[in-house]
Amino acid sequence: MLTLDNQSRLALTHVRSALSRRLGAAARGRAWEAFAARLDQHFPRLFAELAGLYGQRPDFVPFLDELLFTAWQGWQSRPVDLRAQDAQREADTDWFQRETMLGGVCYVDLFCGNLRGVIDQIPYFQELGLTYLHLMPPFKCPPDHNDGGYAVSSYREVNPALGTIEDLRALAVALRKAGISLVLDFIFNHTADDHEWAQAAVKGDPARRDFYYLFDDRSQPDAYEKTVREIFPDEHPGAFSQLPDGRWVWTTFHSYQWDLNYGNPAVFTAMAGEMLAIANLGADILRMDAVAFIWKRLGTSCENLPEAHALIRAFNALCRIAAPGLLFKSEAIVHPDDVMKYISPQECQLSYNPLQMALLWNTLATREVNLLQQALQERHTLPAGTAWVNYVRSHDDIGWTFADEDAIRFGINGFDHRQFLNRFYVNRFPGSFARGVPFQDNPVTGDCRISGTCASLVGLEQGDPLAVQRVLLLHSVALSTGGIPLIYLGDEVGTPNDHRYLDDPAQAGDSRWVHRPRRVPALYAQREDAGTPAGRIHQGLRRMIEVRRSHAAFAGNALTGFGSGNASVLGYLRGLPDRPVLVLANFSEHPQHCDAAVFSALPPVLPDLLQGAPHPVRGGLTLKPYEVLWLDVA
Ligand code: OTU
Repeated sequence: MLTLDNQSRLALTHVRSALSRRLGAAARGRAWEAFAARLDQHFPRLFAELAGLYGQRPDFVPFLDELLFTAWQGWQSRPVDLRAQDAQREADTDWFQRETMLGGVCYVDLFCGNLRGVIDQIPYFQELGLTYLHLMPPFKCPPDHNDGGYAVSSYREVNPALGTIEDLRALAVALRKAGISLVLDFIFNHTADDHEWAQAAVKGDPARRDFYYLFDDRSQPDAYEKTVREIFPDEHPGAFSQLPDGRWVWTTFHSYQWDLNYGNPAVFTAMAGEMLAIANLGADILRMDAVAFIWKRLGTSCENLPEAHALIRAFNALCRIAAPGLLFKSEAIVHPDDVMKYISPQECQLSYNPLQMALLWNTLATREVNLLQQALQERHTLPAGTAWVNYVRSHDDIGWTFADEDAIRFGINGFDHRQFLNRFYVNRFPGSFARGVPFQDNPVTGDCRISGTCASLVGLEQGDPLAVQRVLLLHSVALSTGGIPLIYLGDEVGTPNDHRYLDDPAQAGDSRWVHRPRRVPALYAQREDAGTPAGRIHQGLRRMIEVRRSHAAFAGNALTGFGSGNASVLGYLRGLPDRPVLVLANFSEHPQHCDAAVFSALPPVLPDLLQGAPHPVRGGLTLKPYEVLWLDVA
């Protein structure tokens, strides 16, 4: 038996010479040399992952040949400016860890009209301080039922309602000039049912049929459904949908989103080609959609399987060869232990932090920081070379993804507590200020998630005078705990829920549309006016963003918990030990006192970076309702 190393060396020799033969004269010159050097460096990693997935197949070597040809095509067609940026990024691997990094996310049509309109918004993005812009998927998709772009009909074409592929390329260039990185989705778990692969599969093309999980009868679907959970039970029960011809197809999400079969190596190669095409449009970061679901095995939950990680690491290794500046952001909205497993320089360098997001909302409801403080102290540390993307709201629902085993340490029963949170956020709990809408309410399992904009969930919609402070409080944590804070655009001016989705039959069944409102120009017009909620939110956020970007303590991810001694006051230290910032945040609507003893090791007076006021702490410190302090421990 050859060792993996030896196999890998032999395979590399073979692949390299097969590729040179295939390319002929093209396998010369600077572009080729750069490619070949990176191939030599990263092939062992790529090989190890793929050998684990497909190594037993007789067609493994031809598969590698085809894959590396695809990689070469990607590199060869990579624009010169992106190659230059690759070199910069390879020399400056910390670029996304800076205190200046700030993300925004929006729908092209809802926020800007179309792709050209995004260019028009660049001055606003700069005013806000964005260095990262995630555009919700702008690719070609079915006209009505498209899951907000998450059902892709072609990865090579743009939704005509938004513009052309050239517009997208021009936008990427304009953003880069403005110092804003472009984030695009790589929706690689599924395609739309009208994608040409899916269409060919239905018509019986044997090569394409194996791109999906198609079954003639219910025997396999029934076997799988014994162990998989339902993701969008409102839309269809279980994980499969029936075709008009009677067959069944795997559809984790909507029935028009067909899961790709990565058991078939041709799917990996095809999707690698699509991935590199998206990278070459000028994306700096790919948001890896629905990572948890990309590998299935009978008898398991078909979520977070080891093979899913191997697949992503293989895509990652391929990028090091063909688009080396590109980063991956993991979108795993799962148990916190599982979220963590996607994060490493070899897998996803970035990850959403769904635990922090969910616990921000939890803390706002309970006024007790216990779970959030615990998460910061025990689940915040990341491997070197990786970062969290911290956020308050997104285009998706809020799912209560905290670990039951964490909660029980405070005597909190996970199931019961989620029931409480759902009632609280849909305003079915006494004293609730929230105006959320249930999402995928499942009476069978008791599961439910929450839709609603930040403003509507914090009480702005019902005119609660404390709502603005709640918006600022939540964002202050996302802005100060490290990594890349991400603003769901619209929230920075307090955009309320928009119930008009109920009038559109294609959207009415999906309450997430309630928090995907159109840009409201009137609110943006008020953003300098401190007499309005929009203005107070905007100015408060701008202040935090400014302070953050001028203080090195906010770079990176290092965080130490700080016991405030008060159940409603969150506390943590950011930055290096010689000059940290102490963050204190009061999650209750009442003044909260922290005792003198808590501050005994600190200087007697601490200046607050946000308000500029000095705070004497020798006698303890009282925070006002929902007050946030960023104290300079110089
Ligand atoms: C993602 O979310 C996207 O963010 C959604 O907008 C899409 O509808 C979906 O994929 C399909 O493309 O279930 O409620 O555990 O929770 O991937 C959102 C991860 C989702 C899933 C997540 C999915």
